[in-house]
Amino acid sequence: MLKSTLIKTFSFLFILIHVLACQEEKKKPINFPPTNLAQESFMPKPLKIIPTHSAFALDRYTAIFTSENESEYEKVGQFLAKKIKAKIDVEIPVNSDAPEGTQRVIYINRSDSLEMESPEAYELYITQDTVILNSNTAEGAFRGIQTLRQIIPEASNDTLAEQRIWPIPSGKIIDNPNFAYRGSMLDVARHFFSVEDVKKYIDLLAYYKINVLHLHLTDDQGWRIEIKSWPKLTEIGGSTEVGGEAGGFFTQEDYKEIVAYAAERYMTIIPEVDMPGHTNAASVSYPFLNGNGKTPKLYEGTHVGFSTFNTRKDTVYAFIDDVVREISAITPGPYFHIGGDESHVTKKRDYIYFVERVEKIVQKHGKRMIGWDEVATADIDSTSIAQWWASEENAKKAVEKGMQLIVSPAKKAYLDMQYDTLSKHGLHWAAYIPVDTAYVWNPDTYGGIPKENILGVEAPLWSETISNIDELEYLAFPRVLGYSELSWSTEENRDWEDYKVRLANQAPFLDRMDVKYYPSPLIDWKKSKYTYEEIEKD
Ligand code: TNX
Repeated sequence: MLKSTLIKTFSFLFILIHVLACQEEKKKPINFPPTNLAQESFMPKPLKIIPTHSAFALDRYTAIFTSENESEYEKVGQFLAKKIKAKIDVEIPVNSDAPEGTQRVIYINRSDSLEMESPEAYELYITQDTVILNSNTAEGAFRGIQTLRQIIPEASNDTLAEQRIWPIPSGKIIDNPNFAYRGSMLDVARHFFSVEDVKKYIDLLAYYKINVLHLHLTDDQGWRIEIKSWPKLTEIGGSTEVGGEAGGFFTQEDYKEIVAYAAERYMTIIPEVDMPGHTNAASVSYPFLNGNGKTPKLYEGTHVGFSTFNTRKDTVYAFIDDVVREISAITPGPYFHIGGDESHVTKKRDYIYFVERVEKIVQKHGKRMIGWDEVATADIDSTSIAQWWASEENAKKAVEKGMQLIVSPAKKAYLDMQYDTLSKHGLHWAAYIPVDTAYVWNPDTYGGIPKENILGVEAPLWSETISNIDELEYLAFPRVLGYSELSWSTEENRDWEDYKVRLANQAPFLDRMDVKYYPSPLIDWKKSKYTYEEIEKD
């Protein structure tokens, strides 16, 4: 093992020396206009940026090398090559013998000597001849290549040389996330979204270094994940959605495909089965589960808080055991979200009994329980996590229990809140959240929760008012970029005026990805396809 690593390292050095030697012979100095790495539109903003005012000339004579062929690092290199090809239509070889004429190298390197030890830390050194990306782990390298992607110009600079080059500003970046958990949630229960839609969302989130996607898989209106031991959940419970359309569900194979797609982007999928409330679709499928005393019928409206499981029947817990077991078996991430919100027709003592019993089931299947902040009213373990969406009192209870919190205050972080009174989609029960309100707050100190109790930030997207990917994008973009920065960047590096400009410069990327973002009039969008006036006219 050690021997092969040494051989690889030496062969890499050999190639590098060879490439650099060839370069010396051929080097025609290119006079770049001065660059300023610190002024680039990074999103989220890196921890430290030190510009050196020159540039690395990316072109078809560039090659990528990574430490450890065939490894996770090589996959990161290939991911970068694929994205370079998609952006500027240049094929860059990865770990192949330096091709004829190779002049410059991007090296993605595992390093044990970074200033920061977090697995997602990376350092990027950009000089005229080489780009060196150092990280402790492939995950860190993956975050680092997102940064690099963001500074590859959209257009080449043909005036500088005979061949087309894409100058990347030179300098050094040292980066590391403020919070380890940076998430978004997608509600696929109120309206169902396809595997393709979810993959597109994942791909966009990964570009902005978000590393968690929480899937709200079940609710009153629909059950969206195949459970082999209880097939009616999807046959009946998945057959409709808000507004009465056909609904749908993920087979376990579909779900695995989503998990694998996310894993390739170092993103964790968190499955949520919401209970004991929000369970009408399950109870229609299997009426013995029902505890609200009524005969459950399929529900296509948007009210909340009317359903509950029967919390005093052992058969209900046997059912939950099957559901948690089957989903946990296809979920590599460490978490299982049990919902637990708005159980308005569950008696308080029944609710507490239920949460405590379900926590044990989740633990038995090897997962860490997450629940909406109400779960902190039960006597649960400090290893469980509360997602703070509404109640400061519950958040404080969670802290008293030594639990960690995911910060998702509806007033600040709900992607389904309307931007303003003119917004085409969304609700406003918590607030109107324009793009500045979404960004100008501080999760590090929100509600006085000690920072060591904060696992991170998550922006939930509930889908009562959105039924397709365009509408999803309208609510999520651009606000989700702000949540990425609130969870990745430090407070000292966050500034609305500076953010506004960097956000405006995301337009070419979002357009190229065909994202139907909301072109907020607060932002001076860089040549956006959609103007505010046009979208409001639709
Ligand atoms: C509250 S947030 C809910 C959801 C709704 C959402 C709409 C939470 C834990 N529960 O059931 O979809 O508001 O904004």
